[in-house]
Amino acid sequence: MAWIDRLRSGLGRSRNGLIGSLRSGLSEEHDATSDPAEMIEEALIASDIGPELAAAIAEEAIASARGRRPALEDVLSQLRRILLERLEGCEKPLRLRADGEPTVILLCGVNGAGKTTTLAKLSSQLLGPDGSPSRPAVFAAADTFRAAAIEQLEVWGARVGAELVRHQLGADPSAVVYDAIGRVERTGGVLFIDTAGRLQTNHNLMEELQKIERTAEKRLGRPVDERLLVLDATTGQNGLSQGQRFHEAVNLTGIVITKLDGTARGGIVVSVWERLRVPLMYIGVGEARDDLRPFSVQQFVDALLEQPAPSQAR
Ligand SMILES: Nc1nc2c(ncn2[C@@H]2O[C@H](COP(=O)(O)OP(=O)(O)OP(=O)(O)O)[C@@H](O)[C@H]2O)c(=O)[nH]1
Ligand SMILES: [Mg+2]
Repeated sequence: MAWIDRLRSGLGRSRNGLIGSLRSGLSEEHDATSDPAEMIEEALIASDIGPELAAAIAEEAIASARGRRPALEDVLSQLRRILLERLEGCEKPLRLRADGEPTVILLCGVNGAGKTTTLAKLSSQLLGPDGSPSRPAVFAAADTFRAAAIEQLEVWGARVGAELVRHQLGADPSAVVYDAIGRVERTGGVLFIDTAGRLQTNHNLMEELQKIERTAEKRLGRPVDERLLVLDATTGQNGLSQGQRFHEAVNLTGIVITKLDGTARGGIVVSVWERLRVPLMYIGVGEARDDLRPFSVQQFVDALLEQPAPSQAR
């Protein structure tokens, strides 16, 4: 399936939820005294665009209707314009270094967000047939908490042809990263650092993440190239506090939003950008390798708000 179709299908629940509530809220049968701006606001909140932002967007969407009950098509086209504007500037491509130095990519996030699978998908896309196969990939198994985590990375490494740097279970993750940088420096390849899931409220684990980053920075003599937060879209508004805390800890360079296929709350994408202003680099809409792609505002807004053609409406 082409990416556009995967994205459309992955955002299906969000699109149907949002357009469905707008359609019923704005329909003729609906109580004529109800306020269309409020309807729109509620529909946006239900899709996880936070309350304040939803109110502002709803007001703006209704402005040109001047008191009349607007048609669904008009509201959708206003929302399309507003979301395109609001998300402007959030795209940022992931670039591999071109100066012969290794590119180092650190992935962090809460438990189960999709860090390890995102790492595997990214490495196979960046270095696979359509990437630059001449660059060797190294995986650092810096999640030393669980044997299964190291094994999972080992399996992925074998599958995508990456070398695995691992220590024993329970070892200091910073030491794994130190060694892995030594390994990748000899080849000028790309290092992907897989870290353990950690709650943003766990002080010790957040300090451990900072230590990993500091160690890498010292060893490299420069900051880690990409410090990516992997955010599970189904966690809703808690994602904002995750984003804030991880950003404070390691000064994120980008965000990957996963599992948009598992939620009707795709508006979280807009909330995350409005609140954090950290580039939205990738989105994930499924478990397959090709279900992760660089984030495109235009594609996202089209897939979220596009109505099915009348013949497919039912
Ligand atoms: N539906 C769906 N599932 C996803 C997506 N991204 C990841 N997953 C699934 O989420 C589950 C957890 O993924 P992992 O990559 O192991 O998550 P993790 O963050 O490394 O987890 P921990 O290391 O335990 O913290 C796996 O079953 C993935 O296949 C996505 O975009 N959509
Ligand atoms: Mg993992």
